[in-house]
Amino acid sequence: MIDLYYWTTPNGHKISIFLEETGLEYRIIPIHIGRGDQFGDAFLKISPNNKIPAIVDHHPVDGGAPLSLFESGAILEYLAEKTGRFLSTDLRRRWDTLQWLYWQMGGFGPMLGQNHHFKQYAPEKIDYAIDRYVKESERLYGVLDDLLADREFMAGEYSIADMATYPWARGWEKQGQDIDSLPNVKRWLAAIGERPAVQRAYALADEISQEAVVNEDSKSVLFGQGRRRKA
Ligand SMILES: N[C@@H](CCC(=O)N[C@@H](CS)C(=O)NCC(=O)O)C(=O)O
Repeated sequence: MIDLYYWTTPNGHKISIFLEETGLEYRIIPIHIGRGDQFGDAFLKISPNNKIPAIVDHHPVDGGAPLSLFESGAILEYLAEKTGRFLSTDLRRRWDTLQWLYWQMGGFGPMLGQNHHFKQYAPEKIDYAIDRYVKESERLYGVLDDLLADREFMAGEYSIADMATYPWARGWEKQGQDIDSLPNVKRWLAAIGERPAVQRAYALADEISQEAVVNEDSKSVLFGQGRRRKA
């Protein structure tokens, strides 16, 4: 049994998609990040960075004590290794998959996160910041489109790299991107969006909450956190 500490955000969806794809037994423990659940002591023991997603695997393959993990890239890699799914054992394909997974973790996700912040949520519209992140997003989407020109999925076969990237890329419209100039991304988004496991993951999100994660009440919880000091 896997406990998935989750909220209805792109980083949360990465893991619910993987779990739905593989049929691993799991249960969701909602962490309502707009209300501050991520600062609870029990959650911080699992995820000291106060962010979802996190997991606890009650039956790790070494037969030892329950294993907890935070950071969606590490979780995807761990679950792929545990199940032998969506991360090839072939040396070249494996590292091709991982380099694109890390590209998502270190670039695509964080830059789109800043795009969301300055374009949609910041109390002041700062043209320089909006322009910087919309342009950087455009550059990254271009890299993805070029990658997908001669591959069906990011590493050839559907993999954890696609599962990490899709939940962010489906927000292209709000991110100020022109999907018609990205025909390969458009085709790839449609193909992943049709997968039953992906549809189940998003249906599950709707069951948990249909509330916008960032709203006027949650902004003061999510933004401007500064350093948290232990009580
Ligand atoms: N690099 C982390 C990022 C996780 C992350 O940013 N999670 C957000 C939701 S998408 C969160 O939990 N925010 C709560 C907070 O910042 O207090 C990962 O990929 O797991």
